[in-house]
Amino acid sequence: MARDESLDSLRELLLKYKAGDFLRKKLGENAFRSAEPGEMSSMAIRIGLFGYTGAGKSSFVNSVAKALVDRDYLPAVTQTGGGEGTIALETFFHDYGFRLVDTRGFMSMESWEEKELFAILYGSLSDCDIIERGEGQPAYGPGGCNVQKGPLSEQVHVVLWFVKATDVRLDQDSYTMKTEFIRKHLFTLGVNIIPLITFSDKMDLAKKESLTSKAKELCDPSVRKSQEPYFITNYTPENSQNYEKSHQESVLRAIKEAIYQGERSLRSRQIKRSFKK
Ligand SMILES: Nc1nc2c(ncn2[C@@H]2O[C@H](COP(=O)(O)OP(=O)(O)OP(=O)(O)O)[C@@H](O)[C@H]2O)c(=O)[nH]1
Ligand SMILES: [Mg+2]
Repeated sequence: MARDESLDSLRELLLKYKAGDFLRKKLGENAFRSAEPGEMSSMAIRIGLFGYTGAGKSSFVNSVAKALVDRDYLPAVTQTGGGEGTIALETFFHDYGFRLVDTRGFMSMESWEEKELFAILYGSLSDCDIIERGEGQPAYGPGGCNVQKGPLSEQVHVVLWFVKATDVRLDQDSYTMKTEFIRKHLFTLGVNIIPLITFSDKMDLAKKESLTSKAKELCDPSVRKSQEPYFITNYTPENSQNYEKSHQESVLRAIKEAIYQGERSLRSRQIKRSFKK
């Protein structure tokens, strides 16, 4: 996807976007012929925001609101004072053809957190459900990735994987290992992962290259063909007086790419579903 579009044209495109537009333009009006009757008219591409706690997922929701509609009020609650921010599962942008599914960040990615992630992926955890975590107790039963699946319209279609540019854990092997299981499962499910590197305002430029390959590797071990990461500086209380246009463009480009990948996943899952019938 082109990475050089202007803020105005990205805004226009995303504000009038309807689920399926990108592939219909590319493949023709029948691109979603395996959809169930009426399915596409009520569809929105669901973009899951995943990553460690404090990586800037909720701030990204606010960045999208700012970049898309120049809204100063912050729809998502972000961390203050270093504590954990998001607790309930929340979806944003109900007026448009896509949704951002904000999740509670992973702490050290224990097994019950993986289960929670699958519940979100499969749409079996509803908006505003508290993502419970207590003393190592799995909140979503023993099934893990066998959780009950909701309809395709409620499942996550693509994942933005947040990596904080200054996260010291990135150099630890355990960081990659922890995400491996999830990555493999997303691959089987046909959900692409797009790496998104936040805190690019704080990034050590000398580390940009190694950070890029690390983020790509986290999302896809066959790094050569995997997705290039998006570098993001989020809209935060600190830069709210002067949130640069170039930052806003990067935010909307990442959304555009996520929508495109989400459409591809949705289409192939519809085709698979039609074969099962
Ligand atoms: N400098 C800078 N600060 C950021 C950026 N993104 C987020 N922050 C700050 O980092 C802190 C954590 O951001 P959140 O958006 O709450 O992180 P989160 O991933 O939603 O965290 P959880 O909900 O706990 O998983 C907040 O204080 C933000 O203001 C960024 O790109 N640059
Ligand atoms: Mg959050």
